[in-house]
Amino acid sequence: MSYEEKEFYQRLSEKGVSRRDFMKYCGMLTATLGLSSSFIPKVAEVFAAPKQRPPVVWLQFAECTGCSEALLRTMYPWIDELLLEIISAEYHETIMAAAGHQAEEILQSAVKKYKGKFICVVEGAIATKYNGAYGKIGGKTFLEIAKEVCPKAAAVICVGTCASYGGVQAAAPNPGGYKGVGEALGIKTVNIPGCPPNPINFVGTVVNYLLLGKLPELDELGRPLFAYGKTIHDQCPRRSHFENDEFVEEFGSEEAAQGYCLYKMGCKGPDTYNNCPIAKFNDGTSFPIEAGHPCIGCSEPDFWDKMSPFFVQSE
Ligand code: FSX
Ligand code: SF4
Ligand code: F3S
Repeated sequence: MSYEEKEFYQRLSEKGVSRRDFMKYCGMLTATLGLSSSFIPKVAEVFAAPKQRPPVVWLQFAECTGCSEALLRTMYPWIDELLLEIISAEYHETIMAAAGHQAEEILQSAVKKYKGKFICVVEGAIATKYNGAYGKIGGKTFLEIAKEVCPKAAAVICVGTCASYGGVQAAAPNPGGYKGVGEALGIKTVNIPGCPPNPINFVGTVVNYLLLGKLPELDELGRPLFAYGKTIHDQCPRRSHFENDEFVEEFGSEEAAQGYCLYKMGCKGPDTYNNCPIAKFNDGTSFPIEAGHPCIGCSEPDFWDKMSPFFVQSE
């Protein structure tokens, strides 16, 4: 083990995180990425001895900050620090100390210094009607800021359904003409949708980039296939209840076993692509359907319009 790695594990243990917990997390991340378990030590190395720390400029437009909150708080309490060790966050409004003009200057200088090299992470949708007048920061519209920053990045990663496809801001009648970043700017983006998305899918995308030197393979909606390749329904534990003879026996009849499924309560799992049943939230504790709530399709484009009313069966 290198000196750097020893120091890393020392720092983790000072935070009360055992090496075992850390390896468990790396195992979960490796499985989420669809890599074989032989990659676990390599994934651990990305955190423990990073070879490069890509500069990241993190923009926030119209959103609820749930995506940053999800990423920084609800998983392992120490993931924020791990993340900040493998990336170099040059600008992030929620966690930076600077404010006002000072913050504006930091953004300008980071974009100039790392032109073509930084990863731009975006949370939130962009207003496009009336020259973007529905959303401004520091006197500039979201649209202006995004046009200035995003094309200079090596890659743009949209975190959350809002940045990916517009989210709640784009719900009808959408007076501000809100759109996701890719559509508003006419550029290709990596989309990690969900309201909020599972942090492991963002961390997985960054680790994939650092480990394999490239962004993960995407579907036609810009979503990494490792996370969004299957529907919720395809992976749902409640589905197994009506497809498994043992459960059918336990419930007394096929109909009773089917009653355990939330489809009749409006579950949109069959139309929603995401890995919630496998990755789960809060350190792998649970996900909406496991907690008894139908999936509302929060990671699909236009879900506020297409998937609502949430508690009524799809046609
Ligand atoms: Fe949207 Fe995220 Fe939902 Fe909120 O940044 S995906 S409203 S959880 O905060 O953008
Ligand atoms: Fe499918 Fe939803 Fe029923 Fe699960 S609860 S089996 S996702 S319809
Ligand atoms: Fe969202 Fe459905 Fe997962 S509501 S969190 S995609 S189970």
